[in-house]
Amino acid sequence: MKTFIILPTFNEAQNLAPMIEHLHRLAIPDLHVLIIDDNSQDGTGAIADTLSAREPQRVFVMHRPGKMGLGTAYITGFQWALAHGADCVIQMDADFSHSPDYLPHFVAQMPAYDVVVGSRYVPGGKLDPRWSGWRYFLSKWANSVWVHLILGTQVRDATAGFKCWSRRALEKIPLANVRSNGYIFQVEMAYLAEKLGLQILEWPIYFEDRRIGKSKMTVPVKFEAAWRVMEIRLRYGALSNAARVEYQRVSP
Ligand SMILES: Nc1nc2c(ncn2[C@@H]2O[C@H](COP(=O)(O)OP(=O)(O)OP(=O)(O)O)[C@@H](O)[C@H]2O)c(=O)[nH]1
Ligand SMILES: [Mg+2]
Repeated sequence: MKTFIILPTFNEAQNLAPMIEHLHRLAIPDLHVLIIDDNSQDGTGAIADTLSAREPQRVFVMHRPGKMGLGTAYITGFQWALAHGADCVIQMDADFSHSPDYLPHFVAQMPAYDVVVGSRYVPGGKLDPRWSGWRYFLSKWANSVWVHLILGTQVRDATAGFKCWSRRALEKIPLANVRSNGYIFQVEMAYLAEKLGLQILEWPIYFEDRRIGKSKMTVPVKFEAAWRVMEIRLRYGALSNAARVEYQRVSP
């Protein structure tokens, strides 16, 4: 099974090499990584090129001219991976909030499920205890109230950015029509996965705050998230909801 990890980076100079090293240690055969760097100011792009030159068959780099957002990075990456024969495509952050150690578990679920979601909000999932009460409240409220009420989603972690997609799932989703770009992109994809009747498994994860580097979460991204939930509802309202969402009951 040919597996691609799509790794968008913006100013991750200190995280990128340790991340690639960690990914290579995983027991996942036929694993490839596509780094999508948005002209980072801290030299991440050059580090990506060095890593790729070392292993040109396993590490690929796409350079974009400027910060174009996570959503367009993933859509471009998914399309590229499908064109390069991927059977399975993983999306994750490069800042170690998404531990690579979950990936062999995700990939192992692939024939049975279309999507595995690394979830903070199913039993066994856990947030970094350093999260402030306010940040926890906002995230939980966005997932359990705002998104759930407006979109009627069943996934408990609708804003999760750690996912493993089967080729079949990505072929079913009209990728070219996905418009969200900030982290609401995750919600739009989760919503489409449900509406298109994909088999979804939420896998409990421990989400650790980034140890090095700065968050790219901005106030405009938060506003985009808030209003786009309604826009998604209006745009895709006609799709029927046929999803089966399960969650992994025993914490691995
Ligand atoms: N290529 C690209 N990568 C991005 C962009 N914005 C964020 N990233 C990357 O996407 C991942 C998630 O970004 P973070 O800054 O960690 O945002 P976050 O995880 O939502 O926020 P924190 O929890 O505060 O870290 C990281 O690997 C970033 O380097 C972008 O516009 N383009
Ligand atoms: Mg992060």
